[in-house]
Amino acid sequence: MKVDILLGLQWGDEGKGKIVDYLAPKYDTVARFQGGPNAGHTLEFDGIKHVLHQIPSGIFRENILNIVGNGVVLDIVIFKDEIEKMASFDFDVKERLVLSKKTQLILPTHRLLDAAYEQSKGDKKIGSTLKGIGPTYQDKIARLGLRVGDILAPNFRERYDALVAQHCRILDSYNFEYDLTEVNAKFFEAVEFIKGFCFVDGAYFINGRLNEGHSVLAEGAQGSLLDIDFGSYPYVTSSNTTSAGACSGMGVAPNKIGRVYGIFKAYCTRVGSGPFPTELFDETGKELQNVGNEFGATTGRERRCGWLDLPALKYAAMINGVTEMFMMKADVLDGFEEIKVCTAYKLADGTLTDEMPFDIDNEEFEPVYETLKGWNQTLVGRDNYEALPQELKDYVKYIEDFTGVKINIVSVGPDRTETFIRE
Ligand code: 2SA
Ligand code: MG
Repeated sequence: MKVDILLGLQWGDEGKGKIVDYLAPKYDTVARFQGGPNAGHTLEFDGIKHVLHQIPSGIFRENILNIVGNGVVLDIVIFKDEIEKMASFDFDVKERLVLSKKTQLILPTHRLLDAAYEQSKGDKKIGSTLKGIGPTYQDKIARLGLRVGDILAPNFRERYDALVAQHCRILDSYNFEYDLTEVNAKFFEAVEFIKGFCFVDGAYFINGRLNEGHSVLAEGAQGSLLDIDFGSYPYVTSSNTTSAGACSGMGVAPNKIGRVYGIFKAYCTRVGSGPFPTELFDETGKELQNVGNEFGATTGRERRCGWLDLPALKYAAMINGVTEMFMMKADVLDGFEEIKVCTAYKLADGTLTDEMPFDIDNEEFEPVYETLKGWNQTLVGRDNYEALPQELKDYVKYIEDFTGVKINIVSVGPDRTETFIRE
């Protein structure tokens, strides 16, 4: 069996949670491979919204085993909270979830460092979610980090204290004020709590499951344009959010990867700072924000909105090896007579390119738009793809032609029934 990957092709918040929920029943294993509590995957069923930050989205389905892979950075205090929120469900989370021993731990001081670094950047700040993501990956790469499996070592407390002492020296150098009494106590409560979970060697575990004929869905978080290598650096997150990250973040070889599902919204959004070529600062941008309810699942922040950026989408499809795309939130465009799409960038010397510039923050260029006819009518009540307006089908075809990738699903609302599959 192979691992299929589902990931976002834009700046996050593409609606991955809804699609994982739709795809999950076809798999018996769901894995997270990167990121941490900076993710917020919203699942909606039985009229209730559930936001998952670190737990893989297969958790609400019987017969699905969920795994947190080694590429993840795990905040065990938030993890404990998330699990406790599930107490009202009558299933045992521990039976459906395993943790890789090699998953890096986010310490309370990583969160403080995140805040100290952001503060020091002034108007160049990344707009981090302040969950300690960057500093935890920094310690991983610096070979200082603590991992889930270390919790079981007799000298864990000593190692924890040594790393925290080092963090405190950095915090002091930033004149950052903090008090660790409460956060340390909470952290060690969570340490005891997490000992009740099953720790595995993730690579043996996943490869073993594949060999036994189990199917695995790898669930990406954030989006391709936030990838540490390929995103709009330095305004990115600190992990590989692209499909290569699934290999290193779980311990599976590239030849074990099957399909790569790329999720994108019919328009673009971005939360936090950083370049966003098609961003709209006018009423149209506000309309997209309001109709699309574009406010962050993790931090509640307003999302910046703009038209679909096709060069960026094509780039994301290329680096991920996307085999099929799913277009989300098409209904947000219902009220527009005309819809614009960016098809190229015009550089300072007047040349047109459909490649992403090296430094999209500082290089001078502007998006070039094509105007398409909107469908300008509600999609409520349509129950299959064929029943959708021709202008929407033309929009889909236009994107397919530009990117060279087929769009297999068009979603027109949050409900499971508003998901149209194209034959
Ligand atoms: P960090 O905290 O170090 O990862 O922040 C670095 C930048 O990355 C942005 N960022 C995000 N942008 C959009 N969505 C994010 N998470 C989604 C959510 C989850 C998803 O709904 O909250 O869709 O998977 C996310 N996480 C990080 C952040 O704004 C900084 O610009
Ligand atoms: Mg989200």
